[in-house]
Amino acid sequence: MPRMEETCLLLILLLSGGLSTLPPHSREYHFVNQKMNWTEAQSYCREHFTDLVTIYNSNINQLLFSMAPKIGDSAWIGLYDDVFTWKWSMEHTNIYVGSTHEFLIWANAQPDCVKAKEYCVALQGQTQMNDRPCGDSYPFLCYNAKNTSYILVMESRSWSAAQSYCRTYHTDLTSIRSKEEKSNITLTLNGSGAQYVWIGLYRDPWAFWSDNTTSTFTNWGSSEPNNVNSVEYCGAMYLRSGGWTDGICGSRFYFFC
Ligand SMILES: [Ca+2]
Ligand SMILES: [Ca+2]
Repeated sequence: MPRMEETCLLLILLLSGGLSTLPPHSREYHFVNQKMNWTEAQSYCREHFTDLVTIYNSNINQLLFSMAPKIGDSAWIGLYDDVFTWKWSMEHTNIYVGSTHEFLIWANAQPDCVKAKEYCVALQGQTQMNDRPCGDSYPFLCYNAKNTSYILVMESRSWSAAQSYCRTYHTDLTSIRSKEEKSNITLTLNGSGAQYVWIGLYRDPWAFWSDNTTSTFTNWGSSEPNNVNSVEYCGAMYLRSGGWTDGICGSRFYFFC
């Protein structure tokens, strides 16, 4: 069997800070010269190496860029955008918002993260959720924990300005944690006529790497990420420039482990 997977192997030595008696940590990076979809690439990396690559800084990005051929194609990296993992402003904990919560209902074809710009959630038509650009100005719904009340503020603000308002005058932007809470909210909104109303649900853009480590470094190419047709949720490096792009997870690209 030819070793198709491995065209290049480089090492970065990372000195372990302060503990000079320990051997330095080493990281190996591999460019895999086969095309797979993101999930297959992830499995391949986990089987043969450790995982899809996490890029922590520009040095690693430059190293990966230098080891791949300069061709008009892309290579998967470990970054992905999880369109179903959301957080409540009030709790700061990750929740999975799928079909398991019968009181949390997405409007048709939502969440769609149009143009990779929609990371905050508004109620649409009083009952269904839609992810919307956080900078858009809508009325919003505060929750007051002292008297367990829901306050509709018919003043249009961005999501974060609405959050500040609710935290100043009440408790926070509202959560929807039960059927009962959902009913109370629907009653509060009844007759308001507002098309969109902010609630406390939001998520961080492009927050996850395959190996579950975190990195704040990004190297998006110009006008990326752009989530063309609302189907681009996996991260890749464009091999001519080293810049990142969001791609369709089912596309077949080379990849870095
Ligand atoms: Ca949307
Ligand atoms: Ca893209």
